Amino acid sequence: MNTFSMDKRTQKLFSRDPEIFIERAIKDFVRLSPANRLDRFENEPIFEKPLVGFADGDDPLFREYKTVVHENHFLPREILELYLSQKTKSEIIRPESVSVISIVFPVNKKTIKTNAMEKEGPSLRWNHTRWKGQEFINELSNYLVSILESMGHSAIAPELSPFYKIIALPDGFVSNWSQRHAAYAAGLGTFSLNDGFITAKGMAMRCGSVVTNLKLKSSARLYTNYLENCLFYTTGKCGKCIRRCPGGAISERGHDKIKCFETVFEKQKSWFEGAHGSGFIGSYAGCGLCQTGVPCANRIPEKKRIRKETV
Ligand code: B12
Ligand code: SF4
Ligand code: SF4
Repeated sequence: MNTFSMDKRTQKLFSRDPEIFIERAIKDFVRLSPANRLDRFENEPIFEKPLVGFADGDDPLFREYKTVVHENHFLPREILELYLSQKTKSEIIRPESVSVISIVFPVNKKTIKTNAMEKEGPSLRWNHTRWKGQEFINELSNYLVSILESMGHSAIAPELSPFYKIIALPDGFVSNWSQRHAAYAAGLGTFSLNDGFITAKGMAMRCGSVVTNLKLKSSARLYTNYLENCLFYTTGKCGKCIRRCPGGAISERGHDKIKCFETVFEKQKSWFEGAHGSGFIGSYAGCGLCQTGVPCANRIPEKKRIRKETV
């Protein structure tokens, strides 16, 4: 595990501008870490330059997630307090402030292209990105926690904590810490017709987050609603992801999580049995066809402007 040691100069930089310091530390880690590499593909980077956003953990939006996601979805303050009271074995510890650091990891463009060519299941590069990429995100999250702790703050990566759970519901699954909802609060993008999260670097990405008691300036949310980056909702057109889905899980009504689940976990089993080449890793292939070969794959799709005729 990578840990962080802090000299006086670094400490000064951190105290002067923690947001810039944290963003730089994350970007350097993504650029330099050997874990961000596709060893099967000439050691090319798994992820490109990340996007980093900050949210106030006491933002009322997080309380809305108790309805929008699930009643057991943690408030950032709840999970941090739970962690602190278990760590110190005391009853209640109330941090003065709570912040959320959210990170978006855009998939390497070459990987996006290989997956865009697929019609039934993921490319080998996409599959390696799913699994090696998540290992890398876990490593980075632990590294970020170690930076914050070495500066005397408390921090927790919710998805790596013992409190994290995925809850099965009749119509799908929810977790008690949704990375995309954290990213939405931190101004990094919006949801879409297929549920995928569209950021300035597109939808072909994975994301992670850390909660801390360090006070950080919140990033601006430059959108007015939670679906604003999706063309289907803004123009009534597009729907390209509907045709991309090999499991019929996307329609004009949205994303059917059960059908998606069945496609990812059942239909695409043959990817492991060598039917589409050898070398697939992990416990499922990874799909993501709806995130590639679509106008929102690596950017916010542009709404076509009506050209004004010059008189
Ligand atoms: C459970 C889960 C699944 C389930 C269910 C997916 C789902 N939509 O919830 C299944 C197995 C089907 C699945 C499939 C996939 N997943 Co998945 N999954 C998760 C997991 C573990 C939890 C998701 C969760 O809790 N969702 C909560 C529910 C409520 O979210 P939702 O339904 O999408 O949200 C809707 C509502 O909130 C609604 N809404 C209504 N009112 C309001 C109001 C406001 C203010 C807001 C903000 C929203 C809102 O808008 C949203 C969209 O409709 C996360 C990891 C994590 N901890 O976050 C990864 C995650 C969501 N998965 C991811 C990926 C990549 C995939 C797959 C491509 C497979 C793969 N390669 O791993 C497919 C893609 C499916 C898709 N089109 O989204 C990525 C998402 C990346 C992205 N670009 O969006 C995540 C974040 C993992 C990661 N660390 O990056 N996944
Ligand atoms: S492909 Fe089109 S409809 Fe589907 S999520 Fe992207 S912008 Fe929205
Ligand atoms: S991940 Fe695959 S099965 Fe699920 S909605 Fe996207 S294209 Fe369909």
